[in-house]
Amino acid sequence: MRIVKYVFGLSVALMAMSTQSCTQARPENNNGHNLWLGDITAPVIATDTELLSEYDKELGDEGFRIKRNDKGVAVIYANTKAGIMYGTYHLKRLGECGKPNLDKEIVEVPAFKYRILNHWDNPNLTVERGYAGKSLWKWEELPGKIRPEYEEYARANASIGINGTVLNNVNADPCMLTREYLEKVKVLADIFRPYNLKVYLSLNFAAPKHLANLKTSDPLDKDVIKWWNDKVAEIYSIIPDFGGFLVKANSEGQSGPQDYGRTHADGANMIADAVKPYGGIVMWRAFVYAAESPDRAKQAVEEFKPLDGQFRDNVIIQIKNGPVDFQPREPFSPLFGQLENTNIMAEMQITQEYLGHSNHMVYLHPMWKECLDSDTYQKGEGSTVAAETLGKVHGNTATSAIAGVTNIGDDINWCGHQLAQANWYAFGRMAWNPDLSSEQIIDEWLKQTFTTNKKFVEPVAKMMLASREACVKYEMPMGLHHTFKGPDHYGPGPWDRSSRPDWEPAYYHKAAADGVGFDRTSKTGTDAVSQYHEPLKSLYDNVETCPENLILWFHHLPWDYKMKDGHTLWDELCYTYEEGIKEARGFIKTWESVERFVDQERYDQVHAKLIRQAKDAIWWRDATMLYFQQYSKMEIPSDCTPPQHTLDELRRFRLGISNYENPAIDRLPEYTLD
Ligand code: GCW
Repeated sequence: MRIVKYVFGLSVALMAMSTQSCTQARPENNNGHNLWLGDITAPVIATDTELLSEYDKELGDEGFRIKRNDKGVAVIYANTKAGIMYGTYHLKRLGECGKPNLDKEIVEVPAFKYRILNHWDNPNLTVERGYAGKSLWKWEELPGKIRPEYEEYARANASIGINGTVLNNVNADPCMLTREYLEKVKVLADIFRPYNLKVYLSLNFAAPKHLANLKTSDPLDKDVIKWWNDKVAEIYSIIPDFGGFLVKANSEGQSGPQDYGRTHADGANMIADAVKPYGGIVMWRAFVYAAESPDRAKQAVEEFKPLDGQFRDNVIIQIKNGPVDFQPREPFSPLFGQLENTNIMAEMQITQEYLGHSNHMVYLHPMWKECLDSDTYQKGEGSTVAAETLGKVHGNTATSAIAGVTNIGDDINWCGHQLAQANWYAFGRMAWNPDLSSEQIIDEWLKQTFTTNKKFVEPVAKMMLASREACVKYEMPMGLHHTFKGPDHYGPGPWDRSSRPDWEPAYYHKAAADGVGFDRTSKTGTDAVSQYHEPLKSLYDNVETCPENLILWFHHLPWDYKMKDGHTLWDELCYTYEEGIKEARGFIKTWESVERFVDQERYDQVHAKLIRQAKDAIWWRDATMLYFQQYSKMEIPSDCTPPQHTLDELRRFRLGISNYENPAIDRLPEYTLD
């Protein structure tokens, strides 16, 4: 095995050289496989480290301290090997991002205890909502054949502090718990262990029925309980440091305790009791909703609030950032502020299910941070989602956790889009330190992944920082949500029909002659606003104070409603889409302006995708506004980009497209960017 010794100072010099060479010749082609690591095939070992003889409480099991010893040498101190490893990567990062000041002691301790990736990977190698090729885990080859990517993956995660990974889809195939698969999982767990990366599995709640032919999977049935206890014992005999389970129950057709008249707490606690003796945890998802409900956004609170206090202390309720489903902008899920005696964690989506898949450049950290920084006001000001999930509001810090649904596949560049690697990176850095700014994270990532040259870093950082808001503008301006084409969620389909009303865009946009938007107000709507604490409840409830970037999330407004800038709602929608289109076009120009700093291979790939993104932005606007026009009977302002297709063309167009994994790109509508 090749090892890169990390001597601080040397790498700074190397960086400077590579920056210089950029000004002279174009960098060599790069397929992006090395991510932000320079060389992903080699572990990085620091030369000056010291394991502490006495446990340093401030550092805990994963933190580290970097300070100069009496000879002036910067030394990494930690209680554990994991701490030393994280310190080494930290020092490497500091070296590569600029000249760090090591005269002041550095102390770093991760904020969240569990920093976990969720793979939605299936045993047949497809990845639900994955846009970077097939699954990284080649189950049919395991346990015999080991691919180098397994260790590279672990190394990449270690470098950003991720310490857990759920290997399989929450829509879980029961086969993952068979002995045959557990032997395969063991191989991965063994490879990941030196990188402090624990393995977890999603379980299928009906596994006792499927795998053992039991008549029931009722969580209170003694045979079922025994089956789980035995299964868990088997797992730990194979993988002694197995992390635990992630569970999607009674959601979108998945089995769960409610199939047997039991509650989510009954189900979660049965599994929690089984893993408890081994130190395992259960991440139980709050993503539940029934087709009959008038407002999907309210259901997580309705379901879980009554169960507050009933879950074991090794259960964590895993809550999506927003109350509906990973839209480009949602208000934070009110459930974050509604439980007092239950562990909770946030689930962010790194893969861009609703944000243009791996075709669109969207830097997601600003979106996640918006959620973490949101104040729930549960215990007065400062009860932010970050504080809630860190356990600081109710004093349950022992199980703080955060999860990200990955964007990783077997694509050579891991994420499908070269710039989408930034989202994997950002998730890890955020889980380590939620206070880091989007600016700092993107600056670090660009410097390590491309070059430290300011002429590249500054414009590209600016472009990436603007990208999430641009995506909101061209996909869901002003809180308009779920207008996505199903089932691939790539592109607009405001007219789409489905087998369930709550899977149809019209359920959310409610466009009609009288206006558009979902009325969630207390007087005339579903009263979802009441799931928020004051002052938010009133703020959202009152159309005058509701932030305009969420106004159609909470209000149904007439087409000629006067916005704060004097435009009618209709015009404002048109102009917001237009801004999104303009910004997406601007990204192409920005990228072209930095061409000389980027190798041809990555340059061309990103360039082609930015063009697709800008065309898609027009497609989005065309489809949505032409569809709405049937109701508003208003004109698209003449200073907006003219539509390139008629509504009929676009409606016909959706036929035949797509599955869950990939849209049929070759069948997207033709658009031109003059
Ligand atoms: O966002 C929706 C997706 C499903 C996904 C589900 C979930 C894994 O469309 O593909 O299933 O959420 O989060 O469980």
